[in-house]
Amino acid sequence: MKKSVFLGALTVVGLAAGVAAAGTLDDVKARGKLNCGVATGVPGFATPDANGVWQGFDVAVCRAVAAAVLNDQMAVEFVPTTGKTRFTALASGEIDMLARNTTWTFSRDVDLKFDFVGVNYYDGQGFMVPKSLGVGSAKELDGATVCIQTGTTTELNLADFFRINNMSYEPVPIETNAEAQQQYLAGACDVYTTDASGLAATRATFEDPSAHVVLPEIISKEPLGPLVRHGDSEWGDVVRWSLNALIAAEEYGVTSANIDEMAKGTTNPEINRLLGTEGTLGEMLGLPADWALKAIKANGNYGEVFEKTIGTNTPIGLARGLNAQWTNGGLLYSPPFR
Ligand SMILES: N[C@@H](CCC(=O)N[C@@H](CS)C(=O)NCC(=O)O)C(=O)O
Repeated sequence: MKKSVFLGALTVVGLAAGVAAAGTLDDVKARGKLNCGVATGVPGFATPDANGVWQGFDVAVCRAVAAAVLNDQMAVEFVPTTGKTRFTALASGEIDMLARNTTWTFSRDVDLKFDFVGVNYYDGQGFMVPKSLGVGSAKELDGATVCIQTGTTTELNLADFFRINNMSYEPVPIETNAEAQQQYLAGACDVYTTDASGLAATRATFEDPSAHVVLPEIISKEPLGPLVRHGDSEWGDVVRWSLNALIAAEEYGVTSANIDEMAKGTTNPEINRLLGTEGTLGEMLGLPADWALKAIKANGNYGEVFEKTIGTNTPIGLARGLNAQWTNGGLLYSPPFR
C-alpha cells in the first residue's frame, strides 16, 4: 500500500518535470489554444451558459491569458476538474494552467510542485444550514452530518475546527458542487461547508435562498488563485502578469470603455507601459507589445469582471470586501509594471 502511494507520487513528479521542459508558452502558441482547468460548475465562477460557452470569474482568467498569448479570448479548451482530479490534470500536462477556486497552500506549492501565480479571490471557509434547523453558530454543530468535497482544504479545515471545539461530525463525501447541492437539498446532510464564495454561489441557485443561512464563522484563510507547474517560470510569468494586468488596470482606471482611447497614449507612463505604447514589457514576456491590452479588453479590468460575474448586482451578490484594491481598503495589490 505504502509502496504504491510512493510510486504514484514519483509518477506525478516525473510527468511534471517532463512536461515543464517542453516550454508551455511555445506549446500553447503552437497549439493555438490554451488548455485551462476549471471547476465542473460553480455559478458565477465557472459554468457553461445555455450555448455551452464557459462564463465566470475564474473563466475570465483563462480568457485573459488566451487573449494575451493568442490574441483570441475564445481560444480556450476548458477542462472541468473536481477537487480530486485538478492536480493530476495539471501535473500530467493535460492542462496548461488551473483557474479553479483553488487555495494556495504550502503543500500544494512545495510538495505537489505547483506555482500559484497570485490570488484572484481572497476567501475563507463557511457553513450553510437550512433555517429550519434553528442553528445560529457553527459551534452548535456537534454531531451534525456535513457534506464535504473530497480532496479539498475544506476537508482538512473541517476536521481541525471540530477537533479544536471538541465536537464530532459525520462526513458525507461528495465529488462536485452540483452533487453537494443535490445532497444538501435532499437532506442527506445537515450542513454544507465550503469556501464562502462557493456557498453564496450555491445558495443563489436555490429556489428559496432565504430558507438557508450562512453561519457567521469563517474558519480558515482560502487565498484562491491560478496555478501552473513548477519548473516553467516563463509560462508562470505570462499567467502571473496577465492576472496582474487586470488588477493594475482597475487601479489605474483603465476600463473597457476607455481602453481604446488610452491605448493611443496617456500622460501616465505606468499606463503606457501596461498598454504597450511605452517600454518593451511584452517583448520581455515573449509576447506582442499589446498583450496586456488584449488581456484587459477580453472581459474588462478586475473590477469589471468581478461586478459582471459575482458582484452585488448579480444573483451571487458578493461584496468586494478583502478583494477591493489596496487603495480602497482591500488586499488587491499588483506589483509595478516597469
Ligand atoms: N478552495 C478549496 C475548495 C475548493 C472546492 O473544490 N470547492 C468546491 C465547492 S464550491 C468546488 O468548487 N467545486 C467545484 C466543482 O465541483 O466543480 C480547495 O482549494 O481545496
